[in-house]
Amino acid sequence: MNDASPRKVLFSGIQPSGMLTLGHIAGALRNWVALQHQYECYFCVVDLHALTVRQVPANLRRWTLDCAAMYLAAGIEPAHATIFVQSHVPAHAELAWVLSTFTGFGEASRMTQFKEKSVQHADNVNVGLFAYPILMAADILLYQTELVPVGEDQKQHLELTRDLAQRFNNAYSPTFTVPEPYIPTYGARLMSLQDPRKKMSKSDPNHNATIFLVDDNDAIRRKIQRAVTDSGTTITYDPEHRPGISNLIEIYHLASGEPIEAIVERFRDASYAAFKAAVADALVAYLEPVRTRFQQIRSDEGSLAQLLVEGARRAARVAERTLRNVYRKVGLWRPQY
Ligand code: ATP
Ligand code: LTN
Repeated sequence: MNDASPRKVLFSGIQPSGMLTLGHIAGALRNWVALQHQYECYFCVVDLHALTVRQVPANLRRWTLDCAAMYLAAGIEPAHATIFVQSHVPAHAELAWVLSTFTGFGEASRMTQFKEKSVQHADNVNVGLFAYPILMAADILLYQTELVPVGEDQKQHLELTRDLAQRFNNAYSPTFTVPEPYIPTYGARLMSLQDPRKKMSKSDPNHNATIFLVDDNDAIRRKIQRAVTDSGTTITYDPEHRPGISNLIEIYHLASGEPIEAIVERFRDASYAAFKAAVADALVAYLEPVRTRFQQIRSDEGSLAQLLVEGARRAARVAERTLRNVYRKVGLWRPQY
């Protein structure tokens, strides 16, 4: 904080389209917490993104506050980071419009997430779903972000963000910082407990596939015990050939902090049942304090709302500066006042 040179900026976000999962801790929140003191951080609840899939309005409102509360429960310190809701800062939607005019139809069509979600939500393949990565680029570029900690699935969106930043900078003059993704070595893609070839997702209709951060201890134990494993008997880490057991090893690593090699060494000759029991114990111990903090934070909605109002104010000041600059460069006229 006392450093004379301004700190580099970190930005990330999660959609409030359901209750957060262990995947969010593994791919995102854990790294946000670890990096929050080194960077000037913006952590956004990306509610406009959530609209690309049909939402029940009351759920979306509730999950928006849940999501912000979970950022705090996971260890984000509001004294060090700006936490806010995307729709409270209009510059996000405004910059997304300008960036959409710099995005090729073909390049947007190549986004894997768009292709996957078009299949999952075949009854509602809307233009917003197509433009989703452009809004994400706007989120990131408004803050002159250097680092974006995300899970593996967001790598392609980060590439597009970098391309758009470079394209705009080359067409006009340096305007945007070109961001780098930060993807963890382990936990970048936690897999479904019921089908370890699929990503663990908050919107999986089979609740046994996903550990939710609000799950109680019994639910956590039950889901781990029922996790689908591979037809083998040894505990070895090989995500490609043994995705089920490797996923449990990653979960154990996440919960205990023990290195993957040490876990494999220690459990090499253990039975699957014994290993699962150890994973469940470690996970219960890891998630219980998060859940307790979440309940405390969530029970004081007034303070949470106040924090988000202040966050939006701080974010808007920075975002407006970039947006004005962009509007001026592309030739949008504005009177002097
Ligand atoms: P959904 O699972 O509902 O489709 P999503 O994963 O597409 O949601 P978000 O919930 O917004 O989208 O994810 C936010 C962040 O959490 C991203 O950085 C994403 O990579 C990360 N993340 C989500 N699920 C996992 C997972 N299973 N493993 C690792 N990281 C994850
Ligand atoms: N697309 C991301 C969520 C997201 C995001 C962002 C992540 C929206 N805007 C900006 C990092 C930075 C996802 O995981 N589905």
